[in-house]
Amino acid sequence: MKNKLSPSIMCADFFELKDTLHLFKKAEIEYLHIDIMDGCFVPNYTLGTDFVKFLKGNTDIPLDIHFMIENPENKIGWFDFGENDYVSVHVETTKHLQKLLLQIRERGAKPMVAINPATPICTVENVLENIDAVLVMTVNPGFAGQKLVPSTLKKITDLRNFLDNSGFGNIEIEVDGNVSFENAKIMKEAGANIFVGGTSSIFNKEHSITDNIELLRKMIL
Ligand code: S6P
Ligand code: MG
Repeated sequence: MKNKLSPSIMCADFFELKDTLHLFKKAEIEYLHIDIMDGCFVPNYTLGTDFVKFLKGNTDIPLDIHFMIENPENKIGWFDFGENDYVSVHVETTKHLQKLLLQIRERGAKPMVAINPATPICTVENVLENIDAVLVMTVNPGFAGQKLVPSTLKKITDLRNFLDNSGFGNIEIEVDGNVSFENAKIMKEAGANIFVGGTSSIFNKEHSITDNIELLRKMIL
């Protein structure tokens, strides 16, 4: 399974976004991770409908939209996404998960289920046919710059084994939260293959974004 990077755009310097997008294109970045928060499911607000529209109009890098909102079935229609984009919804936010995943697939996008650190992997068991990936939150969602929840590492291993043993070895695992260079290596060994890079890697201010991408790629080889 190919290892892929998805920089968390809420961590970008918005004054430099045009240059950053160029740089991502040159570095063959696979996805742009877009965090959508509603101040209810998580205690924060971040990016929204107009920002997603702006990105769709200014780059052809596929989006990886991470909805952290209550009742996403009432709101995903407001957002511009389609073919080649990944769209994740949290199992904790909807009563009609399977139906919602079908709706995402009908729009041509790749549906993904996201689970919080405390949410067990059995919650995805009955929607395996409806998803392309599982997003394992390795911090509690809401903010960048948090510390890894250590128990999520075993969860990645357990999930990889569970997917492989259930005949769904094609389902990818994305990790989001404190994906530092060191943690990325461990997460990769545990079975993850899509890495959200935020303040602890791609947007780490100690080095340039290009150097950070190069190092992160090396860590997940
Ligand atoms: C958090 C959000 C994430 C963060 C990312 C930041 O709720 O879903 O996508 O933006 O985790 O990365 P870091 O390296 O600062 O943890
Ligand atoms: Mg996210």
